[in-house]
Amino acid sequence: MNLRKYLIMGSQNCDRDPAFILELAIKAGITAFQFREKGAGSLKGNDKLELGYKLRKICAHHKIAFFVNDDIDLAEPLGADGIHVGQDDVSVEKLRARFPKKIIGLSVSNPTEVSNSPIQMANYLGAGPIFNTSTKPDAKSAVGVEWITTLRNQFPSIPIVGIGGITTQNAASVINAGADGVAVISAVTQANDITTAVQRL
Ligand code: TZP
Ligand code: MG
Repeated sequence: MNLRKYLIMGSQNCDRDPAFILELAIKAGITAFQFREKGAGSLKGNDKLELGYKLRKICAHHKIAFFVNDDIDLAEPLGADGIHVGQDDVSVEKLRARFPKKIIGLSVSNPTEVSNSPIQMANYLGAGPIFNTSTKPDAKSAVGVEWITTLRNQFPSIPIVGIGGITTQNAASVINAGADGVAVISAVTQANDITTAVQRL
């Protein structure tokens, strides 16, 4: 599992063909992908499944990990390597019971969420939003790179990925604070030059 440059997206984040964006991004160095078909303008039902399958195949072809967001019923049909859940989604305990072998990622935004979560049952943590983001309308307020350092000190060996408002300009500060990787949506999907954006990340 290499979470160093973790691209997240759904069709709602793309003004170009998602498969085209994903191919380019992987060729430029993206190491993991999360299918997050969610929110305004997202596909539903069979259209969602079909796009997921197409993107899943691209990841398999390039041998990078493929995750699904929240939607655990997609994990099996798409043969996902892992599932990423937030605090309001199905619990990590239930997820682990249903999918003993899949990689489980869990979002944590503050110490209360950490206290209420079975951190050691997760395979990695998503920490954020580190910076302000307009990609997720219901995102919590920015917590800063200090949150990465706090988590790193508390959990020295669990992989941590920063998320939220990460750009080519500030990605290094997230890594320097102790993260293993950066998870981005708009820094890649909205880049004019996807190849350069991924390389700079
Ligand atoms: N979870 C916390 S912030 C966020 C998600 C899914 C959105 C990240 O998008 P961007 O464009 O990289 O800020
Ligand atoms: Mg969620």
